[in-house]
Amino acid sequence: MKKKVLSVILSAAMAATLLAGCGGGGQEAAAPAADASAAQEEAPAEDAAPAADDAAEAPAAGAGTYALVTKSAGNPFNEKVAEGFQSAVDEMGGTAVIQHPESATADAQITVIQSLISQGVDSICIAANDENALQAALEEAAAAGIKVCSVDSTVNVASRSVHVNQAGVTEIGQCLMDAVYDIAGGEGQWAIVSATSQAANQNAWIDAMKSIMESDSKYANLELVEVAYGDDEPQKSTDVTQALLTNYPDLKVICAPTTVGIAAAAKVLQDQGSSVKLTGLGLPSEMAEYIGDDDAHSCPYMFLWNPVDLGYLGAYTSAALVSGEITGAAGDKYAAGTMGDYEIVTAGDSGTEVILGAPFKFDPSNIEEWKSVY
Ligand code: RAM
Repeated sequence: MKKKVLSVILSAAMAATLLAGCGGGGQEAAAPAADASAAQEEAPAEDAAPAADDAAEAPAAGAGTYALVTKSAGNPFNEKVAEGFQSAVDEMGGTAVIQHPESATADAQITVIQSLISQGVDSICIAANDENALQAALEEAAAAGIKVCSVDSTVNVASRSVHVNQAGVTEIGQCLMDAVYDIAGGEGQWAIVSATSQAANQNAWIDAMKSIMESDSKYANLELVEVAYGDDEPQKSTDVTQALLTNYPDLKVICAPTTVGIAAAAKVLQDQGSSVKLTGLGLPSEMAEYIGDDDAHSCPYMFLWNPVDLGYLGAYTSAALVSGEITGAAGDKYAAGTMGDYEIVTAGDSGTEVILGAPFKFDPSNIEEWKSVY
């Protein structure tokens, strides 16, 4: 109930404020599209998929079997995406098959994809652990009549009909680069704690940060000393953060463009009373205790988007592909339930994508209201 009231208040705030870039304070994040916790309780059994022969025939609008494959189990961000996906499928009267692979690897996802092909699901919406390595498995799915889209972390153009993107890649890179610049005071050493070295989304954001840094002399006094990989595992992310502190005594800022990495790094820095500061992409629920402007807190501010809404949009995109309402081509338009109308556009890799919105800044002024939402 509290969550619903907060959603209404925050939605009203959003309506009153124009979405624009990642600037401080002038932008509001979208509240969850649905009470996902209630939907989660009513989740249908995973084995309720139809037989393989049914996959090629479009079901009645919304009534299909829609699969979501996240990067890995045990990541609260992925669970929030799954909540949104489940609630949208429940709303449409369909069946959701939610799969969290055991590890954040392409191999683990290929095993899941093959099982979904055998089950004969109508669609697969996947957050890729590797942009290219899933191509054969996803082409096999497509050949079996299964509609494929990616969400959060893209697969390559040949493997998908459309990518459901949280925000523009350059836009996220710009938010993060400007935060590093600001928190470092315009100069000094900084490092990245990423997810896996193959993660398409993190790699795209890191590439965007690097090209922004190299193309503008404003950033000339910043030195990126290392990109470390915590593999979206809390312990490994902790270990690589500690190694950065040991290896670079002059380090000023760490940027972690992953919710797992930023939470682990925040704890290391704050527990040690380190002067190294942190920014990146984090879940408010996990980061609230680390966000603050003073020496007692490791993270002055960070960014994210609404992962519940991302999953919700992924489900409606899947259903629109399955019903034939869209093919995933640029210019295709469709309605995503309570989130309203969306249009597919050309993506940076020449494939297509639909964009949820702009990244949102979380700082001491708003973290308290958001930490109970996601
Ligand atoms: C982690 C995952 C996910 C990413 C977020 C920001 O949870 O790597 O893919 O979008 O961080």
